[in-house]
Amino acid sequence: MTNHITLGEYIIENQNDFQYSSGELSSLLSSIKLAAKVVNHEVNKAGLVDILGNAGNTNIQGEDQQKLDIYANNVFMKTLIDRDIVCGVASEEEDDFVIIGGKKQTHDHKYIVLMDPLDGSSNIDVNVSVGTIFSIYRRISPLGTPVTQEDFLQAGNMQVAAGYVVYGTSTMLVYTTGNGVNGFTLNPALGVFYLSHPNMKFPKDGKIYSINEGYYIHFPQGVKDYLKYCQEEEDNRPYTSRYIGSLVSDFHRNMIKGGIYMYPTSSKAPQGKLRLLYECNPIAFLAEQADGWASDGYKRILEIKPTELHQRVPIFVGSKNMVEKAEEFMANYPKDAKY
Ligand code: P6P
Repeated sequence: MTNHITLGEYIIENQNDFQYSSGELSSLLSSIKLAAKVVNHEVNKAGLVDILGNAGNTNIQGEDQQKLDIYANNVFMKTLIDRDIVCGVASEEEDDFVIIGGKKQTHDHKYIVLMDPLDGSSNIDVNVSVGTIFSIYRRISPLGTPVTQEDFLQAGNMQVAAGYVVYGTSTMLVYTTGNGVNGFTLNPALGVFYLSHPNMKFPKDGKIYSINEGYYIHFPQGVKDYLKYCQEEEDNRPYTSRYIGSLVSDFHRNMIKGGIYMYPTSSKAPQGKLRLLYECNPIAFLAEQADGWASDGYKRILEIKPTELHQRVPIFVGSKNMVEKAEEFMANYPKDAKY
């Protein structure tokens, strides 16, 4: 592994690929790298210390906040603030966006970060992999002024970088700055991420579908039709159902092996469950950069204009041919069809 380039070297070597390269984005990515290592250390020993289970309160989503959720949020927030690089942060665990004026309170940094600090946290107590998801934009409000909500409500196609950390059998950081997707594996003995998965690409086709079929009777008819298509004995079907309950893990596996992840609307979740800004947009940016596709069943995720910080959207993401086939079934019914 030591003859592989490290994440730190890769960030520096490729910062000139990025049209706005000023070193600030490199420094921002390095701070995310540092926070990921700190969270990884805690996640890996979660079973040994009293950090499992609920923290006794809930986040704005009304979901029980697991102690590691709060811990991960605090680590990423503190690292981003201490490194004095960003002008604002939005997080699944924060009710509103956080204005960061910088050490001199001059509000003169140009990047904002949106994140789900620990996605899939319901898996923590049962030792199933979880992940961090992050999304980076340039602010659109004037430098020298506090960030505004508009800075955070940019469409996903304005992202300058996005990525995730998957705390699994090994810990990986996978990210894009718009020039493809690269995966880095942590050597825990050295505390160094090494380039292990260069130029990651979704296979155009796959045989894995990921969805919570427990909600089947609540799905739109187009989803039900697509699931039956996946299960038919024909061509290279039936496909295999694989659903971990952790978006980052399902997405990561499908990007390597080929597959589709779906979290559609349902009569139980009329807007879907996943959040547009810090789950669907970064995942969609990565998917497209890896020659995959991501839509809400009808429209490209990256073109959705956000209206609120924690809004939810349905998502179909993965191998391009599989997502397009699912969209064909969805197109048979109007988006607002009652079901
Ligand atoms: P359900 C985790 O809470 C998450 O946001 C994703 O990581 C995961 O794919 C999904 O929700 C699981 O949701 O409703 O199937 O338990």
